[in-house]
Amino acid sequence: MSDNEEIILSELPTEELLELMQDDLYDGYADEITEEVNEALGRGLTPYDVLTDGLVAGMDIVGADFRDGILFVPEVLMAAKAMKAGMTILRPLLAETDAPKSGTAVIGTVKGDIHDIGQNLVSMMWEGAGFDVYNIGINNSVEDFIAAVEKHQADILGMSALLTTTMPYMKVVIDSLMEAGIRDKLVVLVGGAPLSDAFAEEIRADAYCRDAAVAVETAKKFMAMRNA
Ligand code: B1M
Repeated sequence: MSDNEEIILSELPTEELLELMQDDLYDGYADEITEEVNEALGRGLTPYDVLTDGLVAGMDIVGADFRDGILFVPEVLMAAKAMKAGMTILRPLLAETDAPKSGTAVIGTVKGDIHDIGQNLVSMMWEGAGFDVYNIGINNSVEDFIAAVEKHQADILGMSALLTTTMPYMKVVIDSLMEAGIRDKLVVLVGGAPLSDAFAEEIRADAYCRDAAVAVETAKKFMAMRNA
């Protein structure tokens, strides 16, 4: 909010603080987001609630307006930058865990796709659930995925795609894992807004994860089945 100077954060009711966070994320105000995330945490909100009710809720509004032609790429990039400023604070808190190591995961966004906010969240939440996570970033080819899985001896491969044009590449990766004889050694989990359970089944992934919380539950479930 441009007239933030006049707003005293500590005096705002929590609901309004979260609304302000959504507005400032929309406007791409990274510094304000940093202050507001700290204020919300100082009030005892959990990192997960700050993430979902503040940052992700703001990004949902950005997504709708981007789709409807109200926002354009430069504005969305500013919003993404503000989101990352908030996530920088939340990351160590979400990843804080005393849990014994649950397994090793590699995660990345597929070739042709540069959306990384969602997969970064999954990565953080997996770390928080006790997984060793190797986040290989965006625009990954089959070779990138296979090299990372082999190097880190991963139990789980997570793939993210946000575009209808890049999601078919997940099948290319899974087919290549089969050809290389390593598909069955891995749990393959996929996610991203345009995917579905039916798509995951069709490409022979183990499961589709609707959001980061589901990605944690699903990864734990498959590791428990493996270890049983
Ligand atoms: Co993009 N973009 N974008 N974009 N962008 C979408 C995806 C879009 C739906 C917007 C829209 O039209 N409403 C649309 C896709 C339409 C389609 O394919 N049908 C779109 C488009 C068209 C494009 C471009 C083509 C625009 C252009 O250039 N004309 C272009 C493509 C670039 C490319 O990748 N080659 C583009 C570019 C960009 C920016 C660079 C500007 C920026 C990305 C910045 C970045 O990521 N660093 C951007 C953004 C920010 C978005 C929206 C607005 C937000 C995405 C996001 O970060 N959401 C998005 C609209 C939307 O999704 N509402 C949009 C917040 C994030 C927390 O959610 O990523 O869904 P999400 O992740 C969730 C779950 O999906 C799940 O868990 C996460 C956390 O809960 N999940 C996983 C995700 N990955 C997972 C992996 C797992 C498990 C769960 O593994 C196990």
